[in-house]
Amino acid sequence: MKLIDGKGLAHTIKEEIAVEVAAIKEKGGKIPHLAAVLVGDDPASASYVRNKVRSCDQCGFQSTLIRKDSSTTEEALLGIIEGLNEDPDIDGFIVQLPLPKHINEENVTLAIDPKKDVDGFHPTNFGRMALGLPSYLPATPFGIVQMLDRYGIETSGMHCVVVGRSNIVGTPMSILLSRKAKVGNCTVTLTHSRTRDLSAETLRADIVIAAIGIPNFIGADMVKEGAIVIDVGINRVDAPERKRGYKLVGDVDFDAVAPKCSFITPVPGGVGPMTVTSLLLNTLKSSKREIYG
Ligand code: L34
Repeated sequence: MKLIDGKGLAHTIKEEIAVEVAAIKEKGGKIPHLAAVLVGDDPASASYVRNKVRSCDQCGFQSTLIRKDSSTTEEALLGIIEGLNEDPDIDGFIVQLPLPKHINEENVTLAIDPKKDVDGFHPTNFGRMALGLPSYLPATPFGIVQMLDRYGIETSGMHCVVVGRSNIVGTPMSILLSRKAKVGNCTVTLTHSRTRDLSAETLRADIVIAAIGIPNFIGADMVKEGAIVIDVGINRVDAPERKRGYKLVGDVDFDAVAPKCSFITPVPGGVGPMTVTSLLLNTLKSSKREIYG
């Protein structure tokens, strides 16, 4: 079993980005500028956004954090988005999800200028991704693709089973892995809550992508010997013995599943840090006008 060290790989990629940003600065070019909008006080979201801002600092990016309380109206949020769309210094921005219930996430996603949509959530970017045109890839799937690439995992011809069909992970992941690309050429099965016999599906998988949001959901009896397991789940479960009172666990029962795997990602320190790094890569692409000219 080989552990895929997402945290270490994210660190390496951030060092590479920092070198490039330093060279841009040297030549008097535009320093990449990412803005993040955080509405409400969900502690997990606050922690992810903190990681994003800290990573910007590490890479020499400029960053702007806009925090609003949970009573913020949809109209006010759309006003903030409009301002960011029009601000020439902002290369890209994200609105951290989930949003408070009274705000319609679809309206928010649609309001973001696709050229600045470094999350890759806007239908324009999603559609371009699906067609294989240059686009901002959604951060988590992009991070997973980079992990497979940098670990030299040859995915061509493999059977990949994605568990979970969310707009931001499961669905785009299934599209990316089936595309004709260096990391791709998989035969993909997208499974979800209505899948009749989930274990029968996952047991056939050379690659399992677990993105369901249920702690320890994927057990050893669901994974075949030698499989590659990518755990996207980040669940906070009570742990009174810990200083914070909780611990992070994935959607995979790591201790039980790991001995059967050829490769597996841990939680924390797996997909999460790669998600953050992907966002930086997209922002760098935007500042260099790589996607939309
Ligand atoms: N708009 N909303 C928008 N864009 C995104 O790309 C996200 N996502 C998901 C939730 N909402 C979003 C994130 O940023 C998930 N996600 C995310 C980002 C970073 C980390 C986890 C999820 C992360 O840094 N995880 C660390 C531990 C973090 C902790 O200590 O709480 C890890 O090692 O897994």
